[in-house]
Amino acid sequence: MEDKDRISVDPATVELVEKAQKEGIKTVFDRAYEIKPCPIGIEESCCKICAMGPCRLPRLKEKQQREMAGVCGATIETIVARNFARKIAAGVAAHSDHAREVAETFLKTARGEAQGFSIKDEMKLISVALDFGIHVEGRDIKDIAIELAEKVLKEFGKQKGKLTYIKKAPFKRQEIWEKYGVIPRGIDREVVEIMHRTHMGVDQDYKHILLQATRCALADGWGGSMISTDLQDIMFGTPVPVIGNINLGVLKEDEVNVIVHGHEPLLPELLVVATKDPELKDLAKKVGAKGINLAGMCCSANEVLMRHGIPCAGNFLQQELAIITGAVEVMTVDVQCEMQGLKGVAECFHTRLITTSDRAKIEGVTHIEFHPEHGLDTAKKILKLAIENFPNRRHNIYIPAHTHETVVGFSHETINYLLGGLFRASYRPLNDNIINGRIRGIAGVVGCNNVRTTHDAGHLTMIKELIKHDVLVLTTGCAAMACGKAGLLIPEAARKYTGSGLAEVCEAVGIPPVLHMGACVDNSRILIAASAMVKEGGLGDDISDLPAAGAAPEWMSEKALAIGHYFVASGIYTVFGTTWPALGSEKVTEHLFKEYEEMFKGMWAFEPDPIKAAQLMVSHIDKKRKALGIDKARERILFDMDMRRSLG
Ligand code: NFS
Repeated sequence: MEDKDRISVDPATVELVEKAQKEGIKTVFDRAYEIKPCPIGIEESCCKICAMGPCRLPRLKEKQQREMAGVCGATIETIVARNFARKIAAGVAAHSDHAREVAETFLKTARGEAQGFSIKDEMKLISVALDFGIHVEGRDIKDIAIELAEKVLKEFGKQKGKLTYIKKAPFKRQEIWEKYGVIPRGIDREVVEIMHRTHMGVDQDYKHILLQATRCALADGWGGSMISTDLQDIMFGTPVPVIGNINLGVLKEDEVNVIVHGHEPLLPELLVVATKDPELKDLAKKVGAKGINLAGMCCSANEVLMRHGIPCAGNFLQQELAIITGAVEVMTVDVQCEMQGLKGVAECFHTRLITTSDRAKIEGVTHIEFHPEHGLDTAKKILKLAIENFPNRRHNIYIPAHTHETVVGFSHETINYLLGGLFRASYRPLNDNIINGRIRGIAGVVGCNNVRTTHDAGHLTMIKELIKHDVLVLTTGCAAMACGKAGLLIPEAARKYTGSGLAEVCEAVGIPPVLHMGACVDNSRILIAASAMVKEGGLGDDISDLPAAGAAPEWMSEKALAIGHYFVASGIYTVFGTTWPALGSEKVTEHLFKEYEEMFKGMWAFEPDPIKAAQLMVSHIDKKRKALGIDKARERILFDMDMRRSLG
């Protein structure tokens, strides 16, 4: 194993990796050391789509490269673009299948067929129903919900027209999408079309392939992810600021520890309810535990943290480490970001690993399938199993004493309210503070951890650099959890880390300089926030006019690429760290880095150094400030009558 400073900047992570090594338990950190990335695969210059290959086209000098082709004649541009598009299709499929599961549960909830679920946010239900053109006046909430669920489910299989949420984007943005023919028709259709077009011998023009990748990515941001966010808010409540704790230190030695890991917050919501069941509480006492401690992992953690203040045990690279504490009775996993390595680690302890989705099993692992019709019974069954497993602990328990308090739950609706109040809810104060220069701009820093970089370091270094330069940061996913662990999600962080302008605004409003907006599907909240800023006025008439940028400094999953691409296609300058998944072709890279700015006014950039990446984002923000004519700080002036007359 390499030097421990390379592992993580989070002390809890380092301590548990060391424990694992002492005990001879392999984790992702060991496997990454043993397996080096394939040098051709990392450039995406390997084509495996037919059985005449795989064809490897490593990067060569320009002339030689021009002469190289796959067996079928496929050029390096076609191969790289196809790989890029397929990754996006997989990412979009993941988010939108999550959305489908939520929509189906929502329909069952509306019909009264889902045990333990209800409609919690009726105001949001009405507002989303109106977006879908549903008549709401004088109607029963239940009927509105049923009609909404049916309409939402049709978004997946639509063959023609436009996704409904497209019209939530600024008008100018919709015109750009129209011009390039990238408005998604139906979510599933765009995924299928990528798979078809990238089949052997179909679409062989890299720019054309990438346009379909763009249409598909938009079907995630303005489709699947937005549906997940909205329906989850309606069923479980729209997040409002709540205090929670984060990091592996939230596990409790004297309680039954249950970790919910994964992405769909359906079962986790019911586990929250089930932990309050008096019979289960009594049972826990009977086996010698003081109580039941539910904690989250990965994006499911964000969901239950921001809606219920349930503690968050950690982000992606900490999943195996939670088990290595020796204190976890049960870990449930549903879909996405779950390492198969969990099984081997769990076998070294008493921990029961349980798969819960009909779409994801792990060979040899207990499977207790979640179905909304008897969801609460399933949640109770899982908790009972965890309680009965408590006396089976056979290891010395080691829970690192590291946790941090966080304030989370900054949904779009909450930001609107915090800035403008209940009756004047608006983004006006935010826009004004950007115009007067106290806030330089906005950055969305999101995405995964990647074991090829130091855990959490990219997120934290980048975000500290941004807030130091008065850039307000919106964050989700593993990036958000990294911030929580490092103390960036509390209002006090403003005084400690930010420039004077941003600190002043944070103190006046009482918000942290980094706003936790939720899980990965909640990146759709960032799109809505950006659109609201445009609609508020004074910062141009499109998302691309805003002094804003996006980044995923530690990305690794295909979902992250889908998110990055819909950010870009929505007009946002987006920087990725770790690796660039089109390294094999300069032309493809050039197209996404430069020509996309001309076409979509947002473009990709790649910079693995987080400080340099932050500087790129700040200079892009400054470029936009200049274009808006707000590059020189100025205060708002109250015009008197003489000044008004002089305006002519
Ligand atoms: Ni999103 Fe990455 Fe996974 Fe969540 Fe974390 S790894 S793309 S942030 S947990 S989905």
